[in-house]
Amino acid sequence: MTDLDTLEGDLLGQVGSASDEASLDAVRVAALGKKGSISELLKTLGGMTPEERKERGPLINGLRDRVQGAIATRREALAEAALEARLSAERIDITLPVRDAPESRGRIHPISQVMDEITAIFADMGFSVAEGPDIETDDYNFTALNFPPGHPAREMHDTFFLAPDHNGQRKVLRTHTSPVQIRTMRSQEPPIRVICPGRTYRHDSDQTHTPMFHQVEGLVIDKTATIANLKWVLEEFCRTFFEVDAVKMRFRPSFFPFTEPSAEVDIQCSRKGGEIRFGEGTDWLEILGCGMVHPNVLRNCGYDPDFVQGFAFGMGIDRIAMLKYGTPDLRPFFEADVRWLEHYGFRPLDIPSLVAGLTS
Ligand code: 2U9
Repeated sequence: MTDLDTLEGDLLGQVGSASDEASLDAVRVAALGKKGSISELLKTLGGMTPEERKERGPLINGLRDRVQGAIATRREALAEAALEARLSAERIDITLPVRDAPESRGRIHPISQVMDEITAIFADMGFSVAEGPDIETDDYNFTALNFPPGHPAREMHDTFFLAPDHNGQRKVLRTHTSPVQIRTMRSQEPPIRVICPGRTYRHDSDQTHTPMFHQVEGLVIDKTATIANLKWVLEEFCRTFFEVDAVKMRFRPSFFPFTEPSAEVDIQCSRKGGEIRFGEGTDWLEILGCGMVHPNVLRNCGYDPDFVQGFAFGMGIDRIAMLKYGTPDLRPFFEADVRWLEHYGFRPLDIPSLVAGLTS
C-alpha cells in the first residue's frame, strides 16, 4: 500500500465519521486547506522532474478529487439528516384542540352583563346613561333628596361615613345612585330621561346583603310625565328583561322621602318545583321601587314643580341578576372565584342588544 493509499483511507474514514457540518469542515481544512495534507502534496509537484510529475500528478489530483467528492456527498447527507431532525422536533400535532384566544377565554361577570342588558333596554326607550362619584356629600346623598337633617330615614340607609375633612364636612359612600340624578337635574334642563347604574354602599352584611351592591335608578322629568308613563316604562322593562310576552305587575303603596306617591312593585311569577318562572303563576316577587318625584326634590334642583314633574324608579342589580340567572347565593358575586365565573359568566363578544337578543 502506498503512502497516498494510506492517506486516502485515513481521510475517507474521517469524512465518514464526521457527525456534523462543523467536524466535516475541520476534516476539509486539514486535507484541502492552505496547509492541508493534500495541498502540501500538490505543492511538491512543482519540484519534481517532468517524469515524476507525470506519474505522481494524476495520483495526487485523483486523491484530491475523491476526497473532495466524499466531503460533498457527506455534507449533503448531514444537511438532510439535520433537516429531518428539525422537522420531527418541530412537528405539530394537528389533532390537539385549539387553545381559545384570550379575548374569547375571558368572561363577563353576570352583574356587568345585567347592567348591559338594562342599559340596552332603556336606551331603546330613549334613556341615556349618567354616572357620578361613589363618595358623595351629605347634600347630594340626603338633603337634596328631601331627607331632612336628623331624619331617621338617614339611619335607614346604614350609611358609611368618612372622617370629617378640614371644613368639618363628613362625606359618605353613596347609599343609592340618586345623587347622580340630582347632579343631572342641576346641570341640565328638562326634558330628562336618564338611568344611573353603579355601586352603592350600606353597612349591612348577611346572606342577602353585601356592604357594596349595585343599583340602577331611572328618572324622567318633563312637563307631562305621569304615573301612567311610569307604569308603561316599568312593564316594558320587565317584559323585555325577563324575556316573556307579558308580565303582570302589582304596585303597593310605600314611602321614600324623594317620591310622592311612592310604590313598591311586585311581578307575577310561579315558584313550582323550587324553580322561579316569570310571566306565569300566581306568586309575587318584589323587584323595584318607584314614585313621582317629590316637589321638594324638584325645588332643590332649581325646578318649579308647577311647571315640571317627573317619575323615578330604583332596583338592586345583584338581586335581579340572581333571579334571572338562577344563582342561588349573592356572595359568590363578590368572591372573584374564576371557576364560578367560568360557569356563570358570559362570553365577551355576546353583547346584549334588543336586535340580536339580550341573552343570545
Ligand atoms: C331623584 C328622585 C327620585 C329613585 C327611587 C326607589 C324608588 C327604590 C330601591 C330599590 C331596591 C333601592 O336597591 S334598592 O334598595 N329604590 O325603591 N328608588 S324611587 O328615586 C329618585 C331618585 C332620584 C332625584
